[in-house]
Amino acid sequence: MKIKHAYVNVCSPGRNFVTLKIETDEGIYGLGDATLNGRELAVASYLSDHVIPCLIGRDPFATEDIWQYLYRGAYWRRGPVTMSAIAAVDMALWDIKGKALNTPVYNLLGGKSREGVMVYAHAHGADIEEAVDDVGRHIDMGYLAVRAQSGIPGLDSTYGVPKGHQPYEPAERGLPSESRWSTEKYLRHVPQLFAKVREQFGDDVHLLHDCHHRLTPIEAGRLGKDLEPFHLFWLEDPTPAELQEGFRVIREHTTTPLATGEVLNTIWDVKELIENQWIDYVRTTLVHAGGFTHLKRIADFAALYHVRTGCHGATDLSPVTMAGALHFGMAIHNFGIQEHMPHNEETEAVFPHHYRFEAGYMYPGDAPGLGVDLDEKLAAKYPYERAYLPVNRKLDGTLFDW
Ligand code: GCO
Ligand code: MG
Repeated sequence: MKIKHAYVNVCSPGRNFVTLKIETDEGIYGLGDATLNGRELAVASYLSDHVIPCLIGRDPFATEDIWQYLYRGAYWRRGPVTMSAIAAVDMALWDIKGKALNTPVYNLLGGKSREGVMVYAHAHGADIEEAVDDVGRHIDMGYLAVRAQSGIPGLDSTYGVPKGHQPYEPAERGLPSESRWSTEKYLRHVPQLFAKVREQFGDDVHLLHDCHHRLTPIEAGRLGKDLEPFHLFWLEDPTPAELQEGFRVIREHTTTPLATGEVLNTIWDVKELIENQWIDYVRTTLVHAGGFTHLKRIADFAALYHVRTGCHGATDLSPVTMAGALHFGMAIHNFGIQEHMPHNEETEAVFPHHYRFEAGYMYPGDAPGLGVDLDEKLAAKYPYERAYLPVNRKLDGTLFDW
């Protein structure tokens, strides 16, 4: 079998998605997600202008060699644009492999290690009361694990909380919006939120929280310590993780489990975090960290150090990534949890898929390959629209991490 043709589809059914389609001379095709929120067209061009011409004529089963060709062979390596482009190719090739062998991708990754993939939902509210209600709503929907975020008194907006009652979707069309931030107000508020949630719902539900890279290591240590009585499943992205040894400081101060990695792209970006056991969950994902070929390497390395996976699964990761994440989560031994932020109806229609949610778990389905498709006719009705993530400043105007 040979790769005959490949092209990139960019569509925007409510938000932008970049999808790679690779076709073979035997009529089998595969799909890969290449969406990088707010920088979508850079990856689309990387693929169309630089990668696709090198793929034609290659054996689609040679996933390892093609991965190395695109990584080492480019000379320039790593970074979100490169790694998302490589991921899209890798996902599409595993999809083709599964279809050609008539088996779901999880079987190619080692087969089922569990019965279902536990997912966590997002609950949020403008204040503690609304957030607590929303946690309850998600428990009623069957979720066993819920991430809780709430608005902070004195701040107009904050990460994880929508304006109004629509689902949370951080990217906005047009140019970037700006929000304001106060670490002091945040640190005072979050323990009160979790005290209320535990008081209301008891100890069984797994609770998670995302700091979204906004604390220094010592501030994160304080928050982790303050949250210890509420036994979080994890505290996510407590501090920006480029400085991997920052997590040592947090670790020295708290037993709250730590998760990071959604903005990181390679095994090198998480190497010290893992080998020093500074984190408990690694959140690198298929689409931004080089696809199955590379994520499997990260997971296997993490397994040596008791670190489990917790792949990013926000709505800016397309249903192609969601499907892939479920095959991956089904198969690897050191799976931790999978994020689940349901896509809107338009997106579900553009990407028909076999995966499903039931009683706290998700299942990839048994269709050959990834079990997800792209309705290109429907996608064409939703052309690309420029959109950005917000930019964040401190109350005095200093540019800060969003
Ligand atoms: C999460 C993430 C997202 C990101 C988004 C950026 O944990 O789900 O932090 O909400 O902000 O994916 O594109
Ligand atoms: Mg996050």
